[in-house]
Amino acid sequence: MDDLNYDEFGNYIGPELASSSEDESDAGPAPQPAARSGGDSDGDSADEANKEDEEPDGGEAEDGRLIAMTRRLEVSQTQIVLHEDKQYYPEAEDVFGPDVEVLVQEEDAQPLTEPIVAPVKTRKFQVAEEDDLPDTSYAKEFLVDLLGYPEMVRNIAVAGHLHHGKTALVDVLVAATHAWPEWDQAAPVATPTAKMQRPNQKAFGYTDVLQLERQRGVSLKAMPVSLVAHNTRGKSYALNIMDTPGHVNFVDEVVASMRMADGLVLVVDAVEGVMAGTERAVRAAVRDGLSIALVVNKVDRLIIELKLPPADAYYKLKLTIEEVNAAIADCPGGKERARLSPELGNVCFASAAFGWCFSLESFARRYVDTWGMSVQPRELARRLWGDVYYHPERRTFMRKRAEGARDARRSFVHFVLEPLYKIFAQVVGEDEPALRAVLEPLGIKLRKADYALDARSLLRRVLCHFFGPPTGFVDMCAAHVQSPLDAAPAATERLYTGQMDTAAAVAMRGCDADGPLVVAVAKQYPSPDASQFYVLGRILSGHIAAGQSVRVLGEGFAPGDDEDVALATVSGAWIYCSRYRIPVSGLGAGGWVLLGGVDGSIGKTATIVGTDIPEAELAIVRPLQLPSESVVKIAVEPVVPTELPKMLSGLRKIGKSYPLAQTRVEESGEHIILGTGELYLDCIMHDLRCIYAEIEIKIADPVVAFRETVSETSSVMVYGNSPNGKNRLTIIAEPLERGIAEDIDAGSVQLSWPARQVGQFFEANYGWDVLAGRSIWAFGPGESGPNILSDETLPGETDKARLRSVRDSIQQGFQWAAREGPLCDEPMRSTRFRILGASLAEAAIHRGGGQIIPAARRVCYSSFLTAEPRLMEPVNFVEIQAPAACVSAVYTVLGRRRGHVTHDAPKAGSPMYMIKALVPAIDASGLETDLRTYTHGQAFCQHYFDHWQTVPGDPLDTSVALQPLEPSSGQQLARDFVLKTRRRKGLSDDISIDKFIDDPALRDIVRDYQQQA
Ligand SMILES: Nc1nc2c(ncn2[C@@H]2O[C@H](COP(=O)(O)OP(=O)(O)O)[C@@H](O)[C@H]2O)c(=O)[nH]1
Ligand SMILES: [Mg+2]
Repeated sequence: MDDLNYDEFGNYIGPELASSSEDESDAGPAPQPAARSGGDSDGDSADEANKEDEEPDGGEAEDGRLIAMTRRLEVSQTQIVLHEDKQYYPEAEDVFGPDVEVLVQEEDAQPLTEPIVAPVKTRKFQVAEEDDLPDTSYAKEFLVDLLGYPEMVRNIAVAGHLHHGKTALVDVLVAATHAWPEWDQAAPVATPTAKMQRPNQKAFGYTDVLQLERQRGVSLKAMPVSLVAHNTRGKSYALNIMDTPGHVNFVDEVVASMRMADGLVLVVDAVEGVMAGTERAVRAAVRDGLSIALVVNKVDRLIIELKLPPADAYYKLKLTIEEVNAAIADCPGGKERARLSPELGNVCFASAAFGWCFSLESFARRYVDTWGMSVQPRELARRLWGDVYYHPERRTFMRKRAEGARDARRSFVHFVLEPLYKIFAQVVGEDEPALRAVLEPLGIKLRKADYALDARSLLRRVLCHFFGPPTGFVDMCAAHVQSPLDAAPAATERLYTGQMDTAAAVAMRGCDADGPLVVAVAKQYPSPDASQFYVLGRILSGHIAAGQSVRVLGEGFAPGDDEDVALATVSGAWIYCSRYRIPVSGLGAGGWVLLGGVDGSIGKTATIVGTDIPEAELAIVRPLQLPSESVVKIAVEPVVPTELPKMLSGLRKIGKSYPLAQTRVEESGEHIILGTGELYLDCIMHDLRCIYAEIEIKIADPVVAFRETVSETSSVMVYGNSPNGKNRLTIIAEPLERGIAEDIDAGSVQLSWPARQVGQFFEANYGWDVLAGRSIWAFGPGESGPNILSDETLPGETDKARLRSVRDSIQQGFQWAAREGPLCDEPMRSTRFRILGASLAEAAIHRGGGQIIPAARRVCYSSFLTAEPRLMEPVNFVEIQAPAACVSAVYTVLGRRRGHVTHDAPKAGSPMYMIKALVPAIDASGLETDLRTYTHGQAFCQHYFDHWQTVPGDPLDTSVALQPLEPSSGQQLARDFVLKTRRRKGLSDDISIDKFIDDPALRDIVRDYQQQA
């Protein structure tokens, strides 16, 4: 090469090279001469390849290609590779293969404490599941097999008031069938093994698995247990039991459990009797058509605490049972219910803390077995309750206490209570030898060590031996709770929204395991790492297996609208027993199943159906009908703003886990959680902070939801024009009669009925004109909101056909207005909007949704504001139990919170007073603590949302001056609530009607009118 061809900087300055531009782009940084020849040959070879296609006999072409390849090889060997392009080490991909993800990270970009590959995290929010399945008195295969026979299965929800002993009752059943070290000597079927030793676990509360439940000593979530238990005749039944929380805030869990069950086992404290929680459970069961059986628990309290003589204890027990009967009869449709009475077999007596539960029949069998009597236990049992007396000398039963037989005693007292009292007295009072002598004839043998126990534990041991396993309870469930097979027809009618003649509906009515698959999902439980949920469902028909593909229909599913449908594969199926899960390959209709891998699209409840059901026949199981409303709300916000996505995903999980929790975003951007009460929200915040989001979260003070309503008919006929001025709607607002809103809420009247039926409902119940009932267009907000829109235009004045063409748009405008009222953006309630006139544009294009929807909304607002608008607030029902000495203190506390007492009387047969009161929810926060403080912890209260009540005062009254930091009272309250709510939501203080009326003349009329008023 010639040096003259290059300048002093090494740039080429020689004669022009042929086709250099083409070469440079092809050959890259290779030295020029080589590049040239390479480039040429590249071009040639391409040409040649083209040629080759055309002429197949190309020996020359082949040669040419060979030459080109050898040249290229030479090039790559002689090529100079720059320093930075040299490869000294293999790439990670070459070493580990393409399947391995390789991350290269700066070592100090991540703190030392943080592992590069984080381990899978299990969060400690519940008692660890057992590693192995615990030993049970039956083989697990037997349980699974038995679940395949629906007539041998009972699905039960155990419910009642707080602390009446539901969890303890379930413990009795678990203890009778499971190996449990603390109870090993006491439990009749105990096979303790070394691995079952769980030293730091408390003996009680098998179904209270959450850490929070154990810390607070109260059940918060409904938990299922499935087990096999036998009745007095030794016949085995598979029981699916749901232990529900008793706190009134968690009524949603009770309702969800009842969805799964066919019968309610009501647990009532023998001393406290019927309380708020009991009433609510009964009401929900009667509404859902569940059979009811009763367990009168804590019978020991009558003996140990109240020290009632046996004859009085009988009256107290009878009173408690009658109270429950009265509570059932009080419910709508409760009068036709079967009475509860021990001789009918639907009442059991229990002392769950002492490990026993008996029915009259199981007690009678104890007599028959011990004394070898020749009577049938059932016959004896029939004579053990009511006004039946036993004459010890004549050894006969009598209906009346005969003359001269003064010592004849009531049979229940003689045969049941007196022996029970005797055992209590002997165990507590006698020393070891004397006690041995008493227990021997009863066939009770205790170990030496047992006699050294304290009185309570010894009593428990003795009583557990005396009563044995709770066979009476199983008798009761078998006889008085319908099997899934018997309950299926009525349950299908009640729950299924689809046609009753489809293959799926027919299979559900027959509880047919061979039919199409339908599973009603009512509850979701988080996995140990809280990353996903398992869903618990009841198999209504068909057979579900792990690995099966299914369709998951959400609550929003409607036929013909495939919005809320997802396909999923069942990753696992289990029988759920609170502390362990029995994996199963599949389960058939009638039982409960826990499923994995299908929760992705589920909000609260869902229906899982097989993929073989034709799309046209798909339908869902009705969403839960919750008896309460979530009225307490808190605003939440992450402390570190960037953690918002974490909080949002946490909120989604909260929605899954709490049936009544609602989360939403206000217009101001605040995230709001709505719940039923303080404990409910407290648990939600705990779960959000510690389980689902794991971040610091700020919360604002709790406030309540409001409703907006009207108190008069609109003072003027207001009208509104559409934005293009071609349409005009005239609507007036007026209050609905008392009771209609509640009826709509409860579903007593539905717009899905034929118009004639709706008309008859309003005519019969509220004296409406038949036509008025039939002209109802919509309820709102939503399908069953407590407001009504009706079309009352006259055919002579309004073009009805044209009006009908815009019906959808007007309805949407109404729905929008009803969802966000003009006072403070809260939903409306108990308001009726009557369309009195409409002049609509001729051309359809001028009366589209864009014109009509906003117009309808504005007219709804203006008619609402001219009809004396009022604010409504939620009012809580409060039930307080306190000793007589504390009653005046209770009154003081209630008085300071705008409360008023509706009932105040001593509780029969107990030293307590029962006070019932109504307190506005906004003033009820902190009530419990306040009461405890004032009564030195002796008063106990529960409160829950009861109804909506109008707040005194005019919310539009601008003459009210709000003083900062000073509570408003009396007539200023409504204004105070409205303004504070508006400020919180980022709205202006001005609620003037001018915004909603276009016509200046009309505006003046309205303003004049309002000033006069
Ligand atoms: N005296 C007595 N106490 C009981 C009995 N059953 C349960 N308890 C106690 O009542 C409290 C509440 O019981 P628990 O089963 O958690 O009530 P739940 O809220 O209905 O589940 C616990 O402290 C139990 O020890 C009983 O039969 N007699
Ligand atoms: Mg409990």
